Amino acid sequence: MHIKKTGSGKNAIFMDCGIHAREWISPAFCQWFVKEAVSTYGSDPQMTSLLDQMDVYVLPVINIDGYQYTHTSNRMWRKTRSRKSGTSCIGADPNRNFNAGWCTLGASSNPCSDTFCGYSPESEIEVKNVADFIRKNKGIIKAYLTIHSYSQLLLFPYSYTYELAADHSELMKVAEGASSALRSLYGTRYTSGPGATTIYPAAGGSDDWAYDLGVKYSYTFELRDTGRYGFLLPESQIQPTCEETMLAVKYIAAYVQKNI
Ligand code: 0X9
Ligand code: ZN
Ligand code: ZN
Repeated sequence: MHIKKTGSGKNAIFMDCGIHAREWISPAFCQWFVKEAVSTYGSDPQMTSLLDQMDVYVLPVINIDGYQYTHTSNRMWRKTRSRKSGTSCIGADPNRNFNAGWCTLGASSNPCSDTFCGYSPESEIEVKNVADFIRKNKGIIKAYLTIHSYSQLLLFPYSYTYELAADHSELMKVAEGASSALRSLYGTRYTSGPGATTIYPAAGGSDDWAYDLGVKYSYTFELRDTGRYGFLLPESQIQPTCEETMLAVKYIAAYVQKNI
């Protein structure tokens, strides 16, 4: 979805949800974001100023086949649903399939693993399409946000190496600002930091790939909770999670808007 005023060629923020099938709060957030954006434009000064100056691209569910599968067959499915002859195991982990240190670390070359990196970078059609879109629009895409769950983390590059990103201090400062904006609503605590040391080293992720392509403000959100319900976040937490996450996303967006 392309949220924009009239005219074109404006700088943009790209956000995707639902890269992992079972992380249901993620697509819920993208849907919430679009609703908030269109319904508060013109009344909320921050949203109005953002959309006056920037476009937002929202991909509500990247891994649509996997998401459907979690509704029909296996609630805990993570990967895509691609098939290949020679194995009965299905799918690859789309967040191990991007071309960023592909399959070198924290990923598996076993097609039956939940973190299977795929047969080659961008072998998954969902990954190929997103990567093509971002490559084609890299001149205007200034921020890349990808929404996962769970753990309450705000991660940024790198995850495929322990080396710090060239923009480490700025990325950390913005992440901490976004986390405190989020916490201000219901007191939900987030930890910020580079993926490799904050969650675990894992190559082939979309955040590292977008960053190395030149999209400086590249963040992975791990939404609620910290494990009590995990992927099975109760319905009663959907709205509060979306409300608090909006504050973090708007914080990052406002920062990007001011600093491009
Ligand atoms: O492992 C992942 O892909 C993400 N965690 S999740 O529990 N949602 O699966 C973390 C991704 C962090 N970034 C990279 N590894 N590039
Ligand atoms: Zn459009
Ligand atoms: Zn995930």
